[in-house]
Amino acid sequence: MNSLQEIVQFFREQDNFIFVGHENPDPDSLGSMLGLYFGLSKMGKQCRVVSGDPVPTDLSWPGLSKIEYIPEGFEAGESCVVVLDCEPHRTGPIAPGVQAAKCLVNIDHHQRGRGEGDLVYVEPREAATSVIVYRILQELGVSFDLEIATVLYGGILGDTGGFRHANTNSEVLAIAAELLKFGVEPAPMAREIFSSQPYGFLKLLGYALSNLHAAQEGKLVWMSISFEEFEQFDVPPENTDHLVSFARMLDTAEVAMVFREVKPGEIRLGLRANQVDVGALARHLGGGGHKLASGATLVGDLAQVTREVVQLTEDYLRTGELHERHS
Ligand SMILES: [Mn+2]
Repeated sequence: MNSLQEIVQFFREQDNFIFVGHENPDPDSLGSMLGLYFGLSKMGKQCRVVSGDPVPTDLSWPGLSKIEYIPEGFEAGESCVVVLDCEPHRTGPIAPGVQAAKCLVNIDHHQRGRGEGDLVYVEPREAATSVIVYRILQELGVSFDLEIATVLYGGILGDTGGFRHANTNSEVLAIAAELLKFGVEPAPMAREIFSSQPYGFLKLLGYALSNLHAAQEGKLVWMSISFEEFEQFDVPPENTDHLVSFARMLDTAEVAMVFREVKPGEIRLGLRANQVDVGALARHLGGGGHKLASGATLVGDLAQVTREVVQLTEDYLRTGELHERHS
């Protein structure tokens, strides 16, 4: 792994960048891409932002319209590709073009992120990749403005769950406080990310909560939503990873799981915990993520996959060990 100084030096020396984030871009992915885009553009560098998945339409951040949506055939050409908030192979449809880039840099904060590229900076102690970008722009001497402050604040807000997750600390709050000085309005930003939901989603949520399941005196809580149910409520399944935050509200919950059948037979599992290492559980299932927030994609019948993973997790909670899945 490289030092932050080496990453800063790279940005000083190069002039032509393409910033990319992960598939299904979230606030931290968007904030870190756009933060570098705005900051380095101010230094007179050539910058592009590219996503292989559609950009969210429910945020009013500056710069979202600059993100080029390239679902196929992405090629980096002579530009340096900077992958933010994930490993290069997690960039979705643009991953082949990203991995083939002549110059590849990887900046991330995911636990167990191995990183990949000519320069790699992965720091799991940072609450958000947007925090790392904040430090880089500071080192580069970029003068911050409302645009930069908005996207970085949004990224930090997203990854700390509105300053409620375990990654919230005095340093993160000090950076957030610094960013607010540029005129960021915290209330509308928080509402956009966490509290602004379409009618269909709230109806689906009510339905999903009425089918909430719990085991082991409520230590384990889960819900499953089938592809037909998403269609019935007219809710796009890919925009619902936050359903898990409602399951974890159960007062006794140690592990919360949501199984979403996003395509017939393709199930996205979202995992949240207060203390238990659900990152290990996700990796056991072929996925990844953080210790307290992780996920995996599973293939099969929704009811059967749910049963198997619930069984596995019950054993894990009881023994601390991960066994092979069995039906
Ligand atoms: Mn992140």
